[in-house]
Amino acid sequence: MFSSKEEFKKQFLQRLEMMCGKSFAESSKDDQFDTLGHMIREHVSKNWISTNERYRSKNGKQVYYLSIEFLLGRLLRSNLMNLGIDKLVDEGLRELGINLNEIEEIESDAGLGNGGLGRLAACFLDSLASSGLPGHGFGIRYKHGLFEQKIVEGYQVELPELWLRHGQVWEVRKADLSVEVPFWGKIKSFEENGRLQFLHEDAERITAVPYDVPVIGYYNDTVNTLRLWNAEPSPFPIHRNVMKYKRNTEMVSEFLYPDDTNDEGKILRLKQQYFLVSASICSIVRSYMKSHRNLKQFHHHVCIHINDTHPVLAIPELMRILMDEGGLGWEDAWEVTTASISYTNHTTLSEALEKWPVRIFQPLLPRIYMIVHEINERFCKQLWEKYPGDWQRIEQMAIIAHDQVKMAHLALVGSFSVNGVAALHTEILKNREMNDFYQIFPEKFNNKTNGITHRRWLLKSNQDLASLITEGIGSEWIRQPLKLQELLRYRDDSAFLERLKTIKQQNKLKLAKRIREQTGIQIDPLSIFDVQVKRLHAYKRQLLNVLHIIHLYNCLKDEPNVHIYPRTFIFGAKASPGYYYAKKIIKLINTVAEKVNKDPEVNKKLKVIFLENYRVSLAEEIFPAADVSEQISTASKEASGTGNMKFMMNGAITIGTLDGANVEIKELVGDDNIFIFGLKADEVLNYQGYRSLEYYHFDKRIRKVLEGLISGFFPNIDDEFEAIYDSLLMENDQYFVLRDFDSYVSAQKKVTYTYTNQEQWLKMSLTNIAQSGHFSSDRTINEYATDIWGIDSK
Ligand code: 26Q
Repeated sequence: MFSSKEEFKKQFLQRLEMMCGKSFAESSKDDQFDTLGHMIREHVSKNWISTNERYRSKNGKQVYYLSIEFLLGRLLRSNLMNLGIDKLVDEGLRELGINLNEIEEIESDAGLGNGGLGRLAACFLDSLASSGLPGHGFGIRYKHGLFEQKIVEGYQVELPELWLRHGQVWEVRKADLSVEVPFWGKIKSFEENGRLQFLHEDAERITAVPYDVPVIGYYNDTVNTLRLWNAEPSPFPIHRNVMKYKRNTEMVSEFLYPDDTNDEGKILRLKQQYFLVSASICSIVRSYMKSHRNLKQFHHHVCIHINDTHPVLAIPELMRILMDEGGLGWEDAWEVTTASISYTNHTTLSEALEKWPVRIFQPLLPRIYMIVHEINERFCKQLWEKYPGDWQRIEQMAIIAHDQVKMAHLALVGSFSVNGVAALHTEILKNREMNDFYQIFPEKFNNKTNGITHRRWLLKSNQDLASLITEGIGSEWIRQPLKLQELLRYRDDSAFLERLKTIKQQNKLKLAKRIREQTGIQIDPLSIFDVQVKRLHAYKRQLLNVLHIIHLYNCLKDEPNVHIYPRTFIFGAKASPGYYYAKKIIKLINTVAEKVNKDPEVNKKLKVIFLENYRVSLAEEIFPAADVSEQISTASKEASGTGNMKFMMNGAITIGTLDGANVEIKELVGDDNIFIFGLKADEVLNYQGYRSLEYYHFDKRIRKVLEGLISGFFPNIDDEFEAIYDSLLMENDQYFVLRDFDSYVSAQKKVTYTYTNQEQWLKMSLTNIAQSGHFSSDRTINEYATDIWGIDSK
């Protein structure tokens, strides 16, 4: 686009004046950001159009990734980098007196996701485009992303998130491609030409308007599309109460639901799910019909991937369109549908599997319910033939049972592929959680271990490390991340290791500065940065981390001269607003932080920091500065984890259980380059007769820590943490925190001891970076493309 820096500067100044109606001297950073954003979009538009034309003319297969969440974060810098113009723009702006880093900060995070699942979708888009693969995202354009978190007196307070406040430069509204989505009403059936026809009467119709975001591939001229649907009233409302209708419709894309599996049956959530699915399937079928006639060939050209069960209504919706609008019979429609849809499961917690009460489902989505009902009837009949008389099994496996629609069962029956997100997770699905289904559909099950885009999580967010790597092994690792393994040849090169150390130290200084600015707390940049950042959940066991900190505190108080290497414990976590226990843990972390940080007897050696409002842009500052990565979930409960991979790629060393993808990290780096502790997955799953009270009675460290919780440790708030105390001792510690405590304390001692041998530590760190290429989402996406979707970049 810009033949030179001078050309860029000229265009930038022209465009700024045109767009903002101001001279450069008068312009604000917002103006400058907008100008740059629009220039990029314009620059990309040719390739965007030509990418679409290329896909259409090839007439190959395309994949559509349906996800209720896309946690994109900021796009300016990663777009510039993928276009290969970041250096030129950086220098050009600098000559105009503008700091690109400051412009970058203007952009709000697109926080349209809760955590892992939403961020995975964003990494996948980057990898699809960067691999030149025909894959597009479909999601919802929430007006408010995940709530903004403030900490007030140690408690989490939620504020509405406002990412659209300053407008969004990356999106293009395409009102002409809008789709109507019907809710409520009645289904009338009648016969016409010997066929049953269905009419949806008295429906409330919501208009879905697409906003397209370009997804730019890395140096390859590919620009794919993320289509986000906005809910709007129909342009010609015939309603008694137009204001109410308008409010009702806009509500559908108003806000993203926090991940809260206890908070069941929210009708608006189901409305969102169908809204996404119906608009997307309609748009996919329309585009298919532009170049094909026969719907019976649909699955040869289209694959629809559903990210967890949230978009599972794609199955009955595609059936509906094929039958009611395309005229296919049930059998043909079923064949096409089940050959088009693939599904990823992200959890082993059975209580987290989605269910919807029929009394909510049926009236809201009457035609879809009829179809789900029929799928269930046929499936149960099939089961009856295979397991005659085994009522119990059939009841367990049915899609509709006890007045509930089980979304995971619908996904298992209506798709051709079911995958878990790490090897261990897939084994648990096959052998336990979904074993009934595995027995009848073994060929559907497969594993796709998660990944992260190394372009954002290393190349962009840790530029100094990326440069050192390139200096060491050349730049091929950027296109072929497995080549990071070549770093292993520097394992005994003390000069190289020293440079690795300097970079980590600089990143730690930057984070320390940011923490100082945000919290007023000065941390020791030479201390070990021990980090746990992720959603707050009981199974992730932030509590285990905190109990260990209290234990260290107790040791220091008992014996002020005890040798403890200085450590800074850093937390970041949002709790679901209705998750009482999780919010108590946040309060506990902050209370411990306050006590530890203020105590002159310990605060030279220990600091505890809770960083509020953990999000993508903050994560990008944290990972490069971490020494220790806390991945301490109860084994078998974390499906994969992806933060673990981001830490590893930035040279942090994992302390973790053999859970999720930690297992695969351990296999790659070897036992000497990771700190593993605690129960194994099968030990957790087969544990007999656990009694947490015994650990309380027989381990005086535990006793002291827990007694402190309810009396004495925190002055004046003796009842604040009763719920936590009770969960451990009265409710028998569901997540084996006390069972793993001793093992965790030992592993943490080993961490300290190892860190004091800097040479060894740096070797471990280098080994982790070198082996992290396996966790690039390019590898993951390639596996999906070949094994599941059957798409290629040719
Ligand atoms: C459900 C019902 C109502 C409202 C919200 C939800 C909801 C929303 C989000 C339920 C779950 C989620 C998100 C789940 C998630 O992020 N799971 C994580 O997925 C990662 C990517 O595969 C894994 O690495 C993590 O192990 C898994 O916990």
